[in-house]
Amino acid sequence: MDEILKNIKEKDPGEIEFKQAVEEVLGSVKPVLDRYPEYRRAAVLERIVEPERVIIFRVPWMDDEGQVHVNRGFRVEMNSAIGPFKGGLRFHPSVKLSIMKFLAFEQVFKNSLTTLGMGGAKGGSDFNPKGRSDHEIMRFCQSFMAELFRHIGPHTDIPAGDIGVGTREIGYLFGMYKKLKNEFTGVLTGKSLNWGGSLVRPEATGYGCVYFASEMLKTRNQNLEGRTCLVSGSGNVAQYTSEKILHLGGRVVTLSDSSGYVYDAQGLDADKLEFVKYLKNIKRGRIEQYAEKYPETSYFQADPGLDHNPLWNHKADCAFPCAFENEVQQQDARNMINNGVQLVCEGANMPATPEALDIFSDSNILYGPSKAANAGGVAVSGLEMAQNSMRLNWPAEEVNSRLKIIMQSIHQTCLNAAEEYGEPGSYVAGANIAGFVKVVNAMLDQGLV
Ligand code: NDP
Ligand code: 2IT
Repeated sequence: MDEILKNIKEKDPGEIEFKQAVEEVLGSVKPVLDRYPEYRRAAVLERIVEPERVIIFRVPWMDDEGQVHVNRGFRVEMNSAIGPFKGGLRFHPSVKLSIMKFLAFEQVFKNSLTTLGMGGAKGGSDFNPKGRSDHEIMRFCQSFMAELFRHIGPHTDIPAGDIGVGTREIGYLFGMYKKLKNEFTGVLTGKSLNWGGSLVRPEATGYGCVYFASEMLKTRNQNLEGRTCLVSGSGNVAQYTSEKILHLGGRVVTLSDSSGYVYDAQGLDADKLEFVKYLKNIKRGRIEQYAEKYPETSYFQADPGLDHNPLWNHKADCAFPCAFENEVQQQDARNMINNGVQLVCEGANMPATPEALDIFSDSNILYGPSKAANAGGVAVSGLEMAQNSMRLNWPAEEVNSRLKIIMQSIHQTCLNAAEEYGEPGSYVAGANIAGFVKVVNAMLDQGLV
């Protein structure tokens, strides 16, 4: 394992996030390799950290003033042992190969946990959608798809949304794919309802995350009723995490974006949440405007010079990081525990730094790692693919109840694997081991390919 990490460091020295994700998974799977020496003989670790294919391409586009811009497009097809490549697209200026590889790597194990047959991939671009008009977004999406279309397909690779890619972008991407391929297939998920989307897909990541949290609390005979919750982010995942917490009687006191966060001591209610959805999804405004509309709340501007985010330093019972990788640092983890947080459940991908993760692991809190806790989004993407294949649509109750069953099953699978391999109660070990075993067994079955 040391050899593999050394290799990554030497071959791809800048890939810090990818190495972080690999190190975290490898940290859990040693007992599996000790039990099954055939895994070592088949060099499964060496194979699983190497993407099956990486596509990097030029994305030229023209803004509304006639100025030409060039961005970089990516698709990392990490592993297709248990199904076609599947994973989101991210449009954000921080996008680079290391970020794409870490997200694709995490996706492999997450998808494996969903109980559905989906391999792992991720893609996106360093394009910054902030402040861009609808026409600019459309032209960018069309140019992006003008290259991506030749690499994807409903049985090959099925992208979806992630940061900066929602229903609007999926629409423009799908339109271009359909034109180029002359076929109407379920090649993307997160589509609009009236042309192939699934009910409950927009809600799925957030709802699933809260279902997972509820399962964790159940092991201690607790629930979310009356619990004070810190939520970060204010995009898709944060909105529906908050919504489900409210349904279950919890109190959400924070939301954020990259500029800062709001603290609302009275807590969000259905009307305030509607305002957040309108503000973020339609007006594309800033979370600061929440504090302007509700003057009894406070707004705190982000300070990149700090070693912690004050959002995590309020008295609370539960914390749901739903914004960005490495948003919870060592000091944040300490602050949470000192403030009484009993449960951390990750809606974002890899939001905890390794140092923060160590603190959570050494404590007695319930800690739900992202690859298990936020798998509800891709799980319902899998259900969207199933509905597309059958050319029918399930009602919301059916999709929601399948989502709940999948989250309960992921929770139980994590606990069982953790117990079996001598780490009882560790959702980190359980998620890594269970996700890993299913994929490597498929790799062994399929030979050296
Ligand atoms: P959105 O684009 O809808 O929202 C992202 C949110 O995070 C925005 O509020 C954004 O604020 C905020 N944000 C971005 N960067 C930072 C930062 N540096 N500090 C604080 N806040 C920040 O994306 P999603 O809600 O879809 O994604 C959020 C997380 O959930 C990501 O980690 C994503 O990978 C993960 N995820 C998403 C799934 C999905 O189905 N969408 C599924 C599973 C995981 P701003 O407007 O300022 O950029
Ligand atoms: O990180 C993720 O799981 C997603 N962005 C969703 C991927 C998907 O294919 O629905």
